[in-house]
Amino acid sequence: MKTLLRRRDFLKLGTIGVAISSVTIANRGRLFAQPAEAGSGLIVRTETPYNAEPPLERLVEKWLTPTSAFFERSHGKVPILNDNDFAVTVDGMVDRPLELKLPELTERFPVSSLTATLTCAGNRRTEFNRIKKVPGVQWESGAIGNAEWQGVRLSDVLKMAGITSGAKHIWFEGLDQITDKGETFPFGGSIPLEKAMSDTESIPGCLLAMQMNGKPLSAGHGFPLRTIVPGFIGARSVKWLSKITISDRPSANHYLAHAYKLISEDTHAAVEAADPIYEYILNSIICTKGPTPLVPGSRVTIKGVAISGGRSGERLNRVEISVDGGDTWLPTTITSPVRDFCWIHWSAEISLTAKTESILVRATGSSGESQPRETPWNVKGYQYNGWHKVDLTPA
Ligand SMILES: Nc1nc2c(c(=O)[nH]1)N[C@H]1C(S)=C(S)[C@@H](COP(=O)(O)O)O[C@H]1N2
Ligand SMILES: [Mo]
Repeated sequence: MKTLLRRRDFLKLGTIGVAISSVTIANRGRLFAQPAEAGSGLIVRTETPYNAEPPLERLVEKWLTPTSAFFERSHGKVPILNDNDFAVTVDGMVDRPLELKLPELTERFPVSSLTATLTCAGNRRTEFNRIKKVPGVQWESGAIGNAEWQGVRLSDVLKMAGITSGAKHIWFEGLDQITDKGETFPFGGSIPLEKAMSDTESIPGCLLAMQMNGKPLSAGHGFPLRTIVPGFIGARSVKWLSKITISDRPSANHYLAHAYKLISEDTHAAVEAADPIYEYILNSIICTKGPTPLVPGSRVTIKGVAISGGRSGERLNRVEISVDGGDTWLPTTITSPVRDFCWIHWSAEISLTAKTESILVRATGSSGESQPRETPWNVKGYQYNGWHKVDLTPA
């Protein structure tokens, strides 16, 4: 692994003013934010670390979720960073290790925008509790949001560093410090190189984002830099990003190597044998609260969101609702833009009868598979995507 850029290489890079020498100095002096301010409008699930989700109605107000209505999920305290001495390093299997200060990123690389839905793998976790209690942040269905992100393409940065042959995975590491079972370590993970380089003209394979919805990232969402990996679970979009390492294997960070895996029993062997979760799963959520009380004969408009699975090329085929417990299904109408790696908003008008007890939703993907009635239980409560239900309260 080359660690220092030789002077000759430095000159070859010309105006690309990058040198890796002060990694230990940059990004020092972190402060950590106090637990969230009250009155954010989000439902706080845990205060320290701060984990909060919006009431579901807020998800269907706008296709682009305002930052104030966007869930926050952090495993440790939120680091408060100074962008003046912030730098991100690129090392590992590269010809030229880099250290890039924040302004250098936008000076050296074209700026791209990406609209993408971010969702936590633990979204809807509470629904597993019906089968068997799961530990972890007790998310209902609001740990999802669709934002416009702005930054530079990871693939451009990797090309500048020059990836050496045999490289297969891109590791990310944040500047937070998580304490778990007596150990303190940063949040991190990795994505396959193939994903990192899978850019299309309009969609980066992975974005190094500085902005969310036209403003610098807030501290809670990763200021000053994070990755956005469209189609992948939120955990792969690493906040407070300070280190990118190119390797021939997946990251050994806890959040890639152990957490975020689908296991049915909590044993070391099961964790080792399971693959990390990368793509998020086909899903849909009803965001309108059930009309209370139920008025037979009345017509109501039901609204919600839906996402296809996050694998490239997966699309939504249809979103349907049921008012008879899933015996018959009615079509819904798409009321939003339809874009790769973004949720859609859907809506349906239904007539309530005295017999209507609940409303269900399910989506079907382009490969023909539909959401299941129930998702099989897993130890950590990830990727729940059973039919989402809203109960109506009889008059
Ligand atoms: N450094 C760091 N990055 C992180 C996390 C974290 O705890 N630390 N949480 C991850 C998880 S699990 C999710 S779902 C998303 C949430 O992003 P948001 O808080 O901007 O909504 O950030 C991811 N990136
Ligand atoms: Mo997450």
